[in-house]
Amino acid sequence: MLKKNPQRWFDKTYFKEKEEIIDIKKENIRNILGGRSNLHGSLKIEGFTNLKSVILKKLKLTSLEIINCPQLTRVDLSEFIKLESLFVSKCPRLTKLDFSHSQLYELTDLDVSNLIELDCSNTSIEELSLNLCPNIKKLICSNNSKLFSLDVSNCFKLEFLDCSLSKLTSLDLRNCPESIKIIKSPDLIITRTKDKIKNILIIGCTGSGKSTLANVLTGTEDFKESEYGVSKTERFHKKVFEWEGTKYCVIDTIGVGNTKLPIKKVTNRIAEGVYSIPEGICQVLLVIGKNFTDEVNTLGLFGSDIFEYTTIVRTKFSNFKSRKSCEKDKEMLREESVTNAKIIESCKGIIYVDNPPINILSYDGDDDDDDDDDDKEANIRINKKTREKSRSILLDHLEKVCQNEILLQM
Ligand SMILES: Nc1nc2c(ncn2[C@@H]2O[C@H](COP(=O)(O)OP(=O)(O)O)[C@@H](O)[C@H]2O)c(=O)[nH]1
Ligand SMILES: [Mg+2]
Repeated sequence: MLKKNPQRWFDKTYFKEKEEIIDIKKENIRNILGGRSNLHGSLKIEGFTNLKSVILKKLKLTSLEIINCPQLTRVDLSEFIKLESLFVSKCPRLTKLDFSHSQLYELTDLDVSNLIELDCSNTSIEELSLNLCPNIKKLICSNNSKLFSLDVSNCFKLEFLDCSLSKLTSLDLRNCPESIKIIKSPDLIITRTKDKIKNILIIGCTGSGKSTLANVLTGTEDFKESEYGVSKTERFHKKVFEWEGTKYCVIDTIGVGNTKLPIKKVTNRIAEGVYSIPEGICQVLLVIGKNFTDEVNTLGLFGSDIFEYTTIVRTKFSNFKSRKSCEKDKEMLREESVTNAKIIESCKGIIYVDNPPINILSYDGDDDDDDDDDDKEANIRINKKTREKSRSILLDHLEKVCQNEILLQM
């Protein structure tokens, strides 16, 4: 049973109102159950009202969630060998976390509002965002040879940072105190630019074309576009670009309706992106692929004043160059329901674009097919041109509407 479902064993063994300490080590599982037992798979520790301390050692869990434990002050995870993701949320008294020396691949959704100290050195983490931990003072993430992205944009109190021996090449410390003590490798470039940047947040459902839109706007291929309708964006990514003398920063987010993740996690990951720009957002681009009503619901994650700062972007609209087609579509959307009409009225308009794929694969049959390669080249050229047209429509619009900023709350 333990091999497959540690949760059932856990739920029978520990009581939500009673436990003050949960202490599970490989050795004591063996004592209870004998043999070579260990905990495999996922475990959720949720709603323990009196829990003060969690000590887990040498377990083979792949995913761990600790949620809504109001008294929890200590979490000690050591020598985990298979942990792929850790999720901590709604534990207001938890100020210190240490999971160094774990085979941890992903540290997602670290939403610990009062966290002051974090040690996640010597792990396998690739990307780390501390934006939902605004009170953090000390961060040790050294010896993480796979770490290529660190975001501390919302960490205004960070006093100490050790990020030596990582893959990081640049780090933005613009919102951290000037007096921060930092230990880093000599080739890591620190930036602190406080240039005026207009921030653009892209939201919408999975597969609507958000990452593609981010590529089109930035004129790059840095954002991962999904193939076969499977979303590749698991967290937020951002990039600064310049257009006609104005600096913009695009923030691409995970799609709502991602079937692999519960809504709470999706919301958290969007929030990580939103709080990575504490200066505020100039415009939200709500990407609408097919289903207007579903996609518009994404806006419900934010306060109602978001509408004034939102442009609806209808992607995959091949007739985007025909004003008549766009007007007709707008009319149809308005007529669909009174709510739709109201939303369209409150937003900064609907922009129609088409951003067809440019990562078209070659023919991989046995015989050399030159015609096929020529077709592919021609397609890519046409699609690139279509994207350029979309880009100029979008940027012309942004130039007009990006006048003020809003601080989004989630
Ligand atoms: N033809 C066309 N395909 C698009 C457009 N936008 C996105 N796609 C395709 O739709 C799929 C999902 O796009 P992606 O940007 O990864 O969606 P995301 O999940 O919202 O980030 C990919 O296969 C894209 O090539 C568009 O405007 N036109
Ligand atoms: Mg995406």
